[in-house]
Amino acid sequence: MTLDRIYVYFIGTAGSGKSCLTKTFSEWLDIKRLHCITVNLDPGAETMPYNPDVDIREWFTLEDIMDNYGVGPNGAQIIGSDLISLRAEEIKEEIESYNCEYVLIDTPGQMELFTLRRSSEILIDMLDRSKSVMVFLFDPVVSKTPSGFISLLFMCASATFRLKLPQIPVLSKSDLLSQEEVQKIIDWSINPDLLYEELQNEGLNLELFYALKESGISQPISPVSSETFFGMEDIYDGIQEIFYGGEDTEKILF
Ligand SMILES: Nc1nc2c(ncn2[C@@H]2O[C@H](COP(=O)(O)OP(=O)(O)OP(=O)(O)O)[C@@H](O)[C@H]2O)c(=O)[nH]1
Ligand SMILES: [Mg+2]
Repeated sequence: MTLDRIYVYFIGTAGSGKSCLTKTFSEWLDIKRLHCITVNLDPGAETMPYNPDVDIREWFTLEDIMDNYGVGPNGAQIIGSDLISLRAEEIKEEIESYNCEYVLIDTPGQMELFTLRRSSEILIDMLDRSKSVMVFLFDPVVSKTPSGFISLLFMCASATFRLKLPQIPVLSKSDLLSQEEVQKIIDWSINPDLLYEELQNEGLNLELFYALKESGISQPISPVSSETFFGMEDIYDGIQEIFYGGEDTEKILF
């Protein structure tokens, strides 16, 4: 039986909490009796907080690449992300051997390895672009300052432009922030004028801000925590709204 699967890509800067969120969201879906599998696309992952159902390390690891190509860890990461496209057919077959409604895809540590390389687009197309969404993680420490938050907004925008996927922005590890800090970041995401005021205080170049505001790329951000399960329902609701809420993708994309 072929199921209509939804592919959820977890994307964010190094250490922003992608693997833990993949784990916690999969556990939350399990509790809701929704079938999901987890996919690890990071060939360099050494320890993982969960046991991936499909794991790129079954095909190759960063060590293999360094040995075979005589390159260091950074070169190996780039080769590794390009090799994913060569394995895309096999990855797809293995994913399709599972009966599940949600496929949670944990992407490599440094986000540019996934967002900027052509092989990610190949994989997304091969799996099913029309049923794909990205959860973009905003690191909580970086998001605390206006300049940090706006920098992550641009990174999120660049991932959206590059991958052409609808996005669900989340503030990861929100348990590490005070309620006031969380509320301030939510307010910035809802009302860019508040961010504008604070950026003025930081004496920053506001032309960039205007570009961002005009693009309408900023969306309300949902605080989440993999430690406490806070916000898992918001991720789920975001997915439902994108695929079943009658919104068209173009409207959500831009
Ligand atoms: N307090 C708290 N810590 C978290 C949370 N999520 C992740 N962490 C911690 O943050 C660190 C990084 O988490 P990961 O899930 O490995 O992050 P990642 O984005 O997958 O990291 P890379 O793949 O190495 O880029 C770990 O030490 C986690 O224990 C959270 O919701 N709350
Ligand atoms: Mg990880």
